[in-house]
Order: sequence, then C-alpha cells, then structure tokens
Amino acid sequence: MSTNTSVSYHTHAVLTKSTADDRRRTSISANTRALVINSRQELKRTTTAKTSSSSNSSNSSSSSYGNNNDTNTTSNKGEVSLLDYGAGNVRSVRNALQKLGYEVKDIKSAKEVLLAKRLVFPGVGAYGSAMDILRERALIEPLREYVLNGNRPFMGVCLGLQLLFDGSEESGGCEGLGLIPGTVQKFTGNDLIVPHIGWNVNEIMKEDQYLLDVNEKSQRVYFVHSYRALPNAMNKDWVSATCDYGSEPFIAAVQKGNVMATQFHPEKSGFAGLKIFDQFLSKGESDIDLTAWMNNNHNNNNKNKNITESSKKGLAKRVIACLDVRSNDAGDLVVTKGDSYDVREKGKGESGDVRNLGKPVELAKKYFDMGADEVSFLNITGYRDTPLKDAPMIEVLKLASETVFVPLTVGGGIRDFTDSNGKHYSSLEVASAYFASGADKVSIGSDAVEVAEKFYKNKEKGDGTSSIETISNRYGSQAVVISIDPRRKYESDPKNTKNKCIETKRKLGPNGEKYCWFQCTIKGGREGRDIGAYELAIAMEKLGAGEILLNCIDEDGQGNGFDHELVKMVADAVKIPVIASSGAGHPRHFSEVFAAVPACSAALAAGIFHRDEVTVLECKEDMAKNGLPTRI
Ligand code: 1PR
Repeated sequence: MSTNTSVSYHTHAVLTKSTADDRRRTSISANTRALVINSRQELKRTTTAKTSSSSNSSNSSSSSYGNNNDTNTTSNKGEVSLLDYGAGNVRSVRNALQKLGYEVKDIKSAKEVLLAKRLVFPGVGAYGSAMDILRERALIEPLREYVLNGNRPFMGVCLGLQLLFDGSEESGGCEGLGLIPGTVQKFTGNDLIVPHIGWNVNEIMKEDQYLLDVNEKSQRVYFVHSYRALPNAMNKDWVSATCDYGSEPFIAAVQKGNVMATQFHPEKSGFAGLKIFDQFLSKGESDIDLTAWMNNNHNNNNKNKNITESSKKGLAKRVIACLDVRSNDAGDLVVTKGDSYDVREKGKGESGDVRNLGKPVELAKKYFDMGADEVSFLNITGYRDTPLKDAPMIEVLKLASETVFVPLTVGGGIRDFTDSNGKHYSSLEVASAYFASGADKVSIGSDAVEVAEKFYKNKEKGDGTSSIETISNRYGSQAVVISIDPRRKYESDPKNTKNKCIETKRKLGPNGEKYCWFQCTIKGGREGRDIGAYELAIAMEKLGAGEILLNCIDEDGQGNGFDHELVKMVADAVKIPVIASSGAGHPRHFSEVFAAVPACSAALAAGIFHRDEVTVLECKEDMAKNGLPTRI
C-alpha cells in the first residue's frame, strides 16, 4: 500500500534481483503453508479456540448489515475476480467481498484478467516490488487493456490505486501502469507523522455516487500509506475524492466510468468501507443500510449530541482494543489480563489460575461492533513457545478476519526459530504466516530489544537481516509495530545511566529519587535490559518499523491512566505513530493522553473493555466532546 508501500525500503536494485527473490518467496510460502497447516492440526487439540464464533463466522457470505448479528444471508451477488499477485491484503479483501455476498474467484494469470467480469486489484507492499511481480507474470498489458477497455468494473485498492499512475518515487523511482497522469511521492510536511495510519475524512471532488452515502454520514475510512498521489491539471478528471494530510491534500479516490480505485482500504473501513465496495460492484445498487448499522451499532450520530464539529475533521485519534492471549493450564486459548503483567488469579500465589476473560474470536468481534478502530492480539507467551506451538493464533486470526473489518495486529513470538525437527523458520516466515491468515500488522517485542542492542553495538546500523528490516522490506513499514514493555528505573542522578532520563513529576522512586528512565524488558517483563524505551524507539524507526506500541509495566491493569511522561518521551523521539498503552481506567484517560501528548496517535486498553467497565463508545464520546478528531 502504499504504505506500505510506502515506506518502502525496497530499492530498484532489490527489484532487479527477481529470480533470487522469487526463490525466497517460494520458500517463504512453503514454510508459511506448513505453519498454517500445523495451526489447523494444533487447533483441533484446543477447545477454546473452537468458539461458537467460529461456527458463526465460517459462513462468511452470510451477512446482515442492519444489525450486529451475522445471521442471515444476502443473495449471491455474482462473481468477482480478485487478482492475487502476492499483495498483503488479499485475504482481507476476499473476506470483505464474501461478507458482502460475492463469489470470489482468485485469479493469477493474464488470461484470467482478460476474462474477468469484475476485477478487484488489491495492494499492500512496496511499489517496485509489486510492479516487478506484475512484469514477471506478464500482467501489465492485460491490466492496462482491461482498464483502457473500460467496459467492465475495475476496483483498485491502495497500492492498486497508486500503480495506475505513471510511476512512483518509491523503490528508488519506478514506472507504474501509466493509466493516470502523475507520480506518486512520499508525504511531506513539517514534523509529519508517517506512515499516515488511521481513519481520515474524504472530501468529495465530483458527484461520486459510490462515496456519497458514506461521506454524507460523516463516516471516516481507514488509510495506511507513506506515499500518495497529488491532484493536478492532468489527472483532474479522475479525482473523485481527496484527503487532507501533510503539506497538501492528496488523492483518496479516483473514478471514471467503470474504473474506480481508493487510496484507503474499504476492506478495513468497517461497514462504511463494505458499503463503498458494494456500491461500486453493484453499480450503485448496494443493499447495505448504513443508517441501520449506525443506529444499531456504536456510532449513532443522533445519540451523540455532544460531538463537536472539530471532532469530525482530520485524522482521528485511534482507540484500540487489545486481547492478551495465552493458553491456560487446561490448554485452552483464552483472553487474559494481568496487573503489571501478572495474569494469575490473586491470592493463589504462583499456582493461581490464568485469568480467563473470554474467547479471542468472540471478543474481537464484540470490539469491532463496539466501534474499536483496531484490534490487537498479543500472544503473551510467544517469547517461550515457538509459533508452531502457538499455531492456534493463526486460526484465531483467520476466523477473526472474517467478521472484523478493521485492522488486526498480532504479536508474540515474531522471531527466528528452529522447530523440534531442526527446521529453521525466519521471522519473515512467521510474519508471512500471520499476514496470510488475516493480520494487517505484526508486533515485535523481545526480538526488537535484541535487535536494538546489536544496532547500537554496530554504530547505529542494521545488518539487513533483523526481523524489523526483513519484514518491513517485504510488507512495508506500516506492517511492523514494535511492542515495548518498559518499567521505570529510578536514579538519584541521571548521570548514573547511559539511557535518557527524565525528571519525573508523576511518581518519585522508592527512596525519593526524582529521575527515572524507562527500562526495556523482554520475555513479558521477566528480564530487564540496559536500554531505554527512548533508545529502542529511535533504533526501531531507523531500521524501518512503522509504529510503536508503548506499554508500561508499572501502569498495566492499574486503571490510573496512561503514563504521560513515558508517552511524551517516546512520541517526541520519533516521527512514526505511537500508541499509548497500559493504565486506562476511565474514558477521560484517552482524552487526557491525547491532550497531554498531541503527537500520540492512538491509545489502547484491555482490562476496562474485557470487564465491561467502560465501552469504546464512552471513550470516544469523551474524546469527541473534547474536540479531538474521533471516529464515532
Ligand atoms: O516478546 O515478541 O514474544 O511479544 C510478546 C508480547 O506479549 C509483547 O507485546 C508483550 O507486550 C506482551 N506480553 C507479554 N507478557 C505479557 C503479560 O501481560 N504478562 N502483555 C504481555 C502485555 C500489555 C498490554 C495490555 C495493556 C493494557 N500486556 O498488551 O493489554 O497494558 O492493559 P490495561 O488496559 O488493562 O492496563 P514477544
């Protein structure tokens, strides 16, 4: 996606190594397949992941849009061809189309493109890499012919929009399909946070029947990209919507006759996005009742009298629901929640049971329905198990992505490992298995600390082999989240540590120390290392990470609000999005962290949502009341 695409560390040189890359891709997919197959076998051995949600959600072509229940069925809306050329969002797009009632035909060949009756062209990844694959598979001319012919519907998504242009400055400068005049360029703007991740507002530039309904109802859509195309005199007749981010508005959607493409992701934009897909593919005859959905779900604007005008504009501050997942002592995969990372029931010492707060797939769906802007799954014992052992997470993702149409992040165990048969899997292969199963981003915890330590030892350089570098090179930086698990370390004198210290006003140390730094830990807080969250974040941004998930062991599960000092320190250090995490206990805590740290892009909570103490909507209402841009 641009994004992806965006940030692409792919260079032209990399693209020309196509044969080697192809071999690597083949081997990645073979290992990915092995991981996915193992996940199915593993799942059979667990009980909890076989949730009722799984059976509810498995018939994904059944749907009801006016309410929460995925019970009924929409009639079959006919066949749509989905071009699978290895883009990261193919599974999500397929899920969205199936949910809408279309029969999805996965196509790969030039011949199938020319025979398609309706064609969807997805895209997440780097521009150069995508063009390289299209060239190798002889898809460039058939795609051009299909679009130029213009007699059948064509829908491009994200990179699928950018590739229609003359070219991009991404990937060291690269030619595109040459169908729309203009060159895709990186975002510019003072102190701009890039990638542009999250829910933003489209401005309609011409009567576009496909976007109008969503816009009239003030529904935001989900973007994630670092590069964008700009409107100009030559492409004016194509531009159907723009979006404001960076130094000037960029092209959010193009449309001419039967051809449409969006920079945003309809498949990740909730029911608003599904509606846009359906409007276009049904030529304006969509049966999705957005008003009914809004009334029955989280975001009934009529009920939210306190929404300020300013909250309706610009990139929304995101509210993320997080599911900490692990196997309990009976071997069931459960959503759990700790206090300062201790997830065992209190009063029973070490032998207390792992707290069981629900089933991962069901809860993910619940938070989607409640209006969460994203859902994260953290496999909290991933540091000690191989992903093979945690393979039910793969199945959880596959099921969740059938009913949750907002971005999904998965973390835990993203690192190189060797299984009991001596077979080696790279972190890229582990991540690929997760992406193939429906994840939009992976989050890396323990491994990131070790990578950062090497980075500083190596004079602030990567060696190109780390999980962060390899995954962002292949899938784009927006796909790589770094999950930091810091704990306060107090110092009487900041000179006592090489790590960046602050003078704290929040809480003094046990002996009245007024300085502290935020020590990174690995293995779920079990081991502290001599590197701070500040230093780690800087290293990760340089190596290609796209986002920071900033937990805080001291505040986890405490309900006292986010640690603003920590969030400010890290948000000031980097220009990639920072997600505040740990400590939410009240809706106002979200507004407070965004007010205290304007550079903070999102805030995440777990316990208050799992225990039904606070709803996502209550957090958002508080934000909107306080004038914060909010998707509500
Ligand atoms: O190290 O790459 O295998 O990843 C392991 C992942 O699991 C990391 O992202 C790490 O943060 C997470 N993790 C490990 N142990 C625990 C634990 O709780 N014992 N959970 C754990 C992290 C923090 C948040 C939590 C917020 C909000 N939990 O995910 O959801 O603190 O909670 P709150 O709103 O209730 O305060 P690797």
